[in-house]
Amino acid sequence: MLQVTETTERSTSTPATVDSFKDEFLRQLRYEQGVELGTASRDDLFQALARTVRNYMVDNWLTTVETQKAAGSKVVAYLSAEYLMGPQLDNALLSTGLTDVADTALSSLGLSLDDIRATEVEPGLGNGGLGRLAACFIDSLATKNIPAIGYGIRYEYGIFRQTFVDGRQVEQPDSWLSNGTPWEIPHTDQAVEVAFGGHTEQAIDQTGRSVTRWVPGETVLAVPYNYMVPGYGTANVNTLRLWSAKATNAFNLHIFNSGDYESAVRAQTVAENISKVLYPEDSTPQGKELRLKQQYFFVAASIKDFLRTLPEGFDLKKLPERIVFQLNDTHPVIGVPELMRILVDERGLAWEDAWDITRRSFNYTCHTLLPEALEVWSVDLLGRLLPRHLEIIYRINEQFLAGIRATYPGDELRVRRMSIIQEQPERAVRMAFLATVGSTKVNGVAALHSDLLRDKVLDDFSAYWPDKFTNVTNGITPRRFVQLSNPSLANLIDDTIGTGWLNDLERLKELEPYAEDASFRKAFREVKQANKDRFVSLLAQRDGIELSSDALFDVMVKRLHEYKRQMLKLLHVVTIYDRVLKGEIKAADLTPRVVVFGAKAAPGYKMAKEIIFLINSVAKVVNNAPELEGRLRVAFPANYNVTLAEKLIPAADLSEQISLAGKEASGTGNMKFALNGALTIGTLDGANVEIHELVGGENFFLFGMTEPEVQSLSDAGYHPTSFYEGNASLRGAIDLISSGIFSGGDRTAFEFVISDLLYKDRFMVLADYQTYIEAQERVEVAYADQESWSRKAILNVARTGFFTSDRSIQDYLDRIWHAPAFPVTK
Ligand code: 4GP
Repeated sequence: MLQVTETTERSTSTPATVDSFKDEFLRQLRYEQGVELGTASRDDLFQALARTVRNYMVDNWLTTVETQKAAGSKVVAYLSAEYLMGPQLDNALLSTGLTDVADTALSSLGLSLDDIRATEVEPGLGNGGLGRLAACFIDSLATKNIPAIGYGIRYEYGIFRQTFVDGRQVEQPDSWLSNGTPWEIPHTDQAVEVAFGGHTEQAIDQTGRSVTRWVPGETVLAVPYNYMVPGYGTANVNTLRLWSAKATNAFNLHIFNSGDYESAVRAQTVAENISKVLYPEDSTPQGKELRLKQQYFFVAASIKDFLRTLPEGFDLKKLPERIVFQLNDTHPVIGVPELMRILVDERGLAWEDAWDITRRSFNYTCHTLLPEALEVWSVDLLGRLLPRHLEIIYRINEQFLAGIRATYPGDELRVRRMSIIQEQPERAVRMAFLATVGSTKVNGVAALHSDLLRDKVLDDFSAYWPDKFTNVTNGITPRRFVQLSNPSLANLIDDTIGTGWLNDLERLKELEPYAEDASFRKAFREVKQANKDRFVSLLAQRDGIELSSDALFDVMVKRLHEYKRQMLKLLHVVTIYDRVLKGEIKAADLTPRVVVFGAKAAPGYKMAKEIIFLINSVAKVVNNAPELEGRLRVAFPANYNVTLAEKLIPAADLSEQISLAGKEASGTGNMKFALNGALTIGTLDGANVEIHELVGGENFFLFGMTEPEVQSLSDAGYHPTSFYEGNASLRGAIDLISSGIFSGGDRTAFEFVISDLLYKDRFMVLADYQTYIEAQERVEVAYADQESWSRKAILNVARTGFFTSDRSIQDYLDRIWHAPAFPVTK
């Protein structure tokens, strides 16, 4: 026991030698895992290694927390229901500079760092882009020395593990915590109570004032788990604090005392269900009671958590100078009425003062353009779960609408349109409107998205408050998505322009002249080839999928959603097959191509699941079709996640970003691919617009309608059948799917998908089909000239430094947060 304490105390962030690292690792193995080296399992080795590395970050972390607190610096509190972190070991090694030390230390013990890192289970606490963005942002905040804390939920089960059974998606629970995770530090002593339900009543306070009191029906405990977020190239280590729900003791005791054991346990389960599972929806909200509970749970805990760090007697009117809450989409918007409740009901501030403080403390980022993806909560549900908050929302709305009426007298239609409360189809709170009204700034996540938000989705609001709206184009961390995922490319860049670019990514511009250098192009191609080889062997081992790396790697990975148009990619595959079958093209003339899909469908999203089944069915036939002579392969590895992305993205030649213009808010995969030297085939949607502009039209395969064209086609009346009838190649592909060739002769197998395409096709797949096929033909021609292709790929890398999340964070700082950096010295 004594020795265990000693182990922890001896952990240090002072420079490690191979010997000290090895000693610490062996101590961890013995005293924390309780095993000998000779009998340690892979998981034991991983846990010991991770804790060893973690302990080298602790001193800097504690120093960061203490010095920031002492200085009273302004803090950015990122409120996000999702953080899709990916594996942590390599990132921790990178930021502590211990990769080589660990490698050598482990080798000297006969162990392999590669083997151990492969056992890490990633925390899948997010669905897709929004959650991954949050993870990139906290990385950049730490790197840029910004005092910041990420607040979220410690889901016991993250995004489901996807498997395929007979080509259909089957979801398995993601029990990522079953072996425990070495990266978290729980602080049960710092738990806070969060209340739900009950009713409100009027009371008279000590000063004789009439006040409203919320008398909750139940409370749960929110227990914080801290995760270190190390910056790169700095001693700064920020915190990610994820809340886990626990039943309050008082509650349990009460029931236990009444002798009802079963109810006590049930109550505990109900309470703890709050942080049990991540809702697996992406870009479609889940109107479930438990989801609203999750939202309030983490936001209430986080606000309480922050407020308790303020010194005694702190003047709350100065709150906006100490904190800025960033709402990552509408999920945390209930924080607006919560802060109002605290300020007015608990701290006794006047409504107007409280409103001023609240509005100045919050900002809102919207991540969607799909109207159906904007969250609404029925008044019934909200009133039952959070009765006081509903009253506050009504009052906010009343005051807001009074302002609208004053500005636009007699315009009651506008008042209806802008009301935070919708009346149809049911009375409900429009969370995006509440977020807009309750925030200082509202931003979209790419230039086009922010424009459409301002001019379409929230146009009434931007007319009323033109200065409220701004844009911050998304970004990605180059630490994870270049250095860690593509070390060979990182080395080549180091050798060519020197180091220092990883936190100054615009320096990649210095690579531009090398696009003209044949020996650099050759080295660049070798990197790509090695990454393809690496991916091919991974897939063989992970999924039993055999591929040749001697092909164009054409990759479409993202959530399965109709608007993203995986169907369009699939129609291209089927078109090639159809043309070969009909003898219109010879297999020998095809550019050998490996098409890789990766996508999870929300479990309740039938169309998405049918599309997955169709892709798998097509893959099975195409991959075994003798007519194609192996020149077209479709791979759909199950369970696409961050771990797989890190291996797949560097191997890609072609990045598929083919959503219908005006539907993808930004995309961030598009940035990762370009930065790793894939060329994009894409529409002018989301951040593709900016990628296209930066890399240049000659280095991008553009196709499809623009957003205004989509709008006019829609206004004119879109009839997909006319595209089907007017295009023989499209007809061939669709008819082939309907022929039963991919379903053992069953002509009805894909009827659900096909009839939707023919008669509805909300995302205009058929309308963009022809230009897409033509763009793919341009891809083939371009790929045939490898020197020219490499030139384009290099220019993609050189010109996409803009998409570092460090730049996004700088934009948030300049346009929204105004929080100064606070570097911590070692
Ligand atoms: C996503 C958007 O669909 C994507 O375009 C964007 O890049 C990403 O957010 C980050 O801003 N939205 C979601 C979601 O993931 O759950 O709504």
